[in-house]
Formats: sequence, C-alpha cells, structure tokens
Amino acid sequence: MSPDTDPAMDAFWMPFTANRQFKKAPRLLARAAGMHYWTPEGREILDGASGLWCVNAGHGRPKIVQAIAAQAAELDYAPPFQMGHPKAFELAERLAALAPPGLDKVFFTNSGSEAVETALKIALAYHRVRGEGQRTRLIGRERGYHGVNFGGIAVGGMVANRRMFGTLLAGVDHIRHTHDPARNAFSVGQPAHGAEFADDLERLVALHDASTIAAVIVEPVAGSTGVLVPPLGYLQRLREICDRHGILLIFDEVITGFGRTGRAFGAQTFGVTPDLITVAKGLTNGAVPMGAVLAQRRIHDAFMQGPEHLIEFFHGYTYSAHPLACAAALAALDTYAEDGLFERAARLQGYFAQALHALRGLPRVIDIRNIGLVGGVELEPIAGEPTRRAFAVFLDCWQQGVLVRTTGDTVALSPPLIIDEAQIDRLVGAVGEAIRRAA
Ligand code: PXG
Ligand code: PLP
Repeated sequence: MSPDTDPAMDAFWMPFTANRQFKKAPRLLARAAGMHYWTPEGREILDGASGLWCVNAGHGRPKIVQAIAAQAAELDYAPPFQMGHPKAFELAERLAALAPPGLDKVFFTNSGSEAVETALKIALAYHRVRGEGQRTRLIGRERGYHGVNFGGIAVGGMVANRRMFGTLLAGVDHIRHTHDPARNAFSVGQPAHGAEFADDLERLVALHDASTIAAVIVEPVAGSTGVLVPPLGYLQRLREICDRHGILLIFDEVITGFGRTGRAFGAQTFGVTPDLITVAKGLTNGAVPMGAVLAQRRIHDAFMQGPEHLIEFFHGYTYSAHPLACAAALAALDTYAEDGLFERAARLQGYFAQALHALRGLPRVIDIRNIGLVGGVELEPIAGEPTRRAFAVFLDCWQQGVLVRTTGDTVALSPPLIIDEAQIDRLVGAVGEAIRRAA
C-alpha cells in the first residue's frame, strides 16, 4: 500500500482498473436515478456511458426496483437443474418474441462472458450431435471483445486480454477487423467501404477447410475496441459465406442488444439473422447480473434425441435463470416497451450523430463513428503513450460532471436511451471541452 492510499480501500482488487492510480484519487458513485449518478459528496454526474453499456432505461427505474424487491421476498432462489420457476419460462418466451424470427430458444447465464462460453459450447456440441464432430475450430475477429473467460479471450482479438494466458483454446483463428480509417474516417452511420473484409473468412476456409470450422463469432458493432460500425454489406457477406460452408454465425450482442442501435438487436438493425445471439447487460438494465444465449430452434432441436430421461446438454450455472434476475429482466423489458425506448433511440440517432460529428475539426480528433445511440471519438495518441490522451479526456469529463468511457484512444459514448437533446448537447459539449484541453 502506498502512504497516500486509503487503508479502507486496500482489500478490493478492482477489475479492469489501474488500482494504484485509482486508490490515490478514487472516483466513487453512491447513488443513481434516471440519467444521473451522484458521488458520496453529492456531486451530480451525467451518465454518458449507461454505467458500463448496460443501464439502457436509465437508473433506478421504479418497476425494476419493485420487481426485484418483490421477487426477493416471494422466491429468493430456485435450483435451475431438473427444476424450474415460472418467471424463467415467461422471460424466455418474452425474449424469443423480441428476437429475430427463428431465434426462439433461450439458455440463461449470469454475464456476457458466460453467454459467450455457452454459445461456443452449443456450437461445438451442435455439430457433434449431428455427426460433424470434426468441426472444432472457432473463428473470432481481430479487435473483438467477448468477455474474459478462456473461450472468450481465445476468440477475442485484444492483445492485452490474451498475452498473459498462454496458448488459450487450441484451433482458434481470427478474421481481420473492419477498421479502415483511410477510407471510412468520419462516416456517419455505417461506413461505405469494407464489405469485402468478410471475404477474409474464405481465406481461413481455404487454409483450414470448412469441414473443421464450427462457428464464427463477431460483435455486430465492436464496442470495447472503440465502436467499430460494420461497413455496409459486411454482415450480409459474412452470413452468406457461413451459409455456403455450414459454419454457424454467432452475434455477440452484449452491447448492441436492447435498443442500443435503434432496434431490439443489432441483427434487426443490420438485417442479418445469426444462428446464435449472446446478450447480457441491458437484459436486466444492469440491475441484476444476467446473460443469455438465444438459439435457432433447429440448433436446440438437434440436441433433442436419445432417451428422454437423459440430459441433452451438459452445461449450466448454479444461478442460471436466477429468480431476481428474471424478475429484473421482465420489468426491464416492460420498461423498454412502455417507454418505447428502442424507437426513441432510433428517433434520436440523427440528433446524436449531428452533435457528435460537430466535434470534427477539434484538435487531435482523427475519426468519429456512430450508430443508434452509441458513438466513438478517436483521438491521435500521444507519441509513445497510447491511451493517455483519451484517459485525460475521461478525467476532465469526470471533473465536469460527465461520465464517459474510453478504450485505447477512443472516447466512447453510450448514454441511456432516455437521454434528451439538451443532455446530448451537455454530454458532447463536455467531451469537446475536454478534447480541447487535452490537445
Ligand atoms: N461480449 C461483449 C461484446 C461485451 O461487450 C462481454 C461479452 C462480457 O460481458 P461481461 O458481462 O462478462 O462483462 C462484453 C462486456 C468496455 C467494457 O467499456 C465492455 C464490456 C465489459 C467491460 C468493459 O470496454 N463488455
Ligand atoms: N466450483 C465448485 C466447487 C462448485 O461446486 C461449483 C458449482 O456447484 C462451481 C465451481 C460453479 O459455480 P457456478 O455454478 O456458480 O458457476
């Protein structure tokens, strides 16, 4: 412990945090409601990040709060193996109804990372139960983020998450990322160039043979690596190539799910239906940890063979479909629907895009990207000190009473979908001021 560190902060080894720096100058959040947080001293903070991309309906929504409290009193826990409780079934039906047609089977997990592991296991097992057990390869994409468990970091494409952990999963490969600032910088919405980046999958098919490949996993919009919006036609091309070769396509919609791109799922915004979708975060509006995999019926049905008294898929978590999470998710889906929040995101995206792209021309701004109510402002890194400039912007915004998120030298904005025009102006205005000071 360094002498200027609060001893009461010693024990907590903080996740994805510069622990020593944080504990010297902590940033604490004590309360939240609607679009705002408050620090323990009572300073108001405008939430430009939906917490961590998850509080899509804003904080402290009464229906969600009440649902969790009531559920805790009524049924705190029910074993999910060989047993069930009513809200788990109700929630699965609701999610199937919200998902693109065909994706009507739901497997519950407790996080996005677990949803990813689950989806990868479903893909491998699906091929195996159909007699194609030689399809063992999993393909990810450079600059992908799929959580922090071993499967997810293996298919993921962030070197900082990978380099400490040995050889990871065997047989994983990656297609190239879609970031192409030379042609696409400052695109409003989907970039025009780069559908052909999907053809990189054909390169891996030629190298490994399609018969060895189980699945490809991509985020429709890469979130954690800087808000990379898919080029027009790219996801369609990826779908076609997967279909041609019998490869499952997994969309990791942990960030893009629940209205972020202006529809319930990115699959709907971009008009491409995958075989599996992973979700988390906005599923419960961030109020209780929960994730899920949405699967095409035919994938589920392929498992439903053999004697009926035998378990078809050896997988599950103690807290799969936890009653508190189910109650929170049902109330979150009600809140999204009652307030028309997905439509609101679609309606506001033009205003948001205009506000964000007005930052073009500020010093060191090298790209601006947006879709729905998510945006990224990429800054020129300080020579030899990547991430420092964006982090300075983050700290400056925090001083101004605005919470944003940074990744690399990109400032990412993903406000709750309840944001209004004046709050968009305040959010983007604070980012602009901070960029000027950090230039
Ligand atoms: N897939 C995607 C696409 C994600 O964005 C996960 C999986 C993992 O979910 P869990 O619930 O296990 O964290 C995520 C999570 C950031 C940041 O701002 C993004 C995430 C998590 C932490 C930080 O870069 N996304
Ligand atoms: N480790 C031990 C010793 C366990 O008994 C269990 C579950 O029973 C686990 C790990 C997995 O925990 P979870 O189901 O919460 O993922």
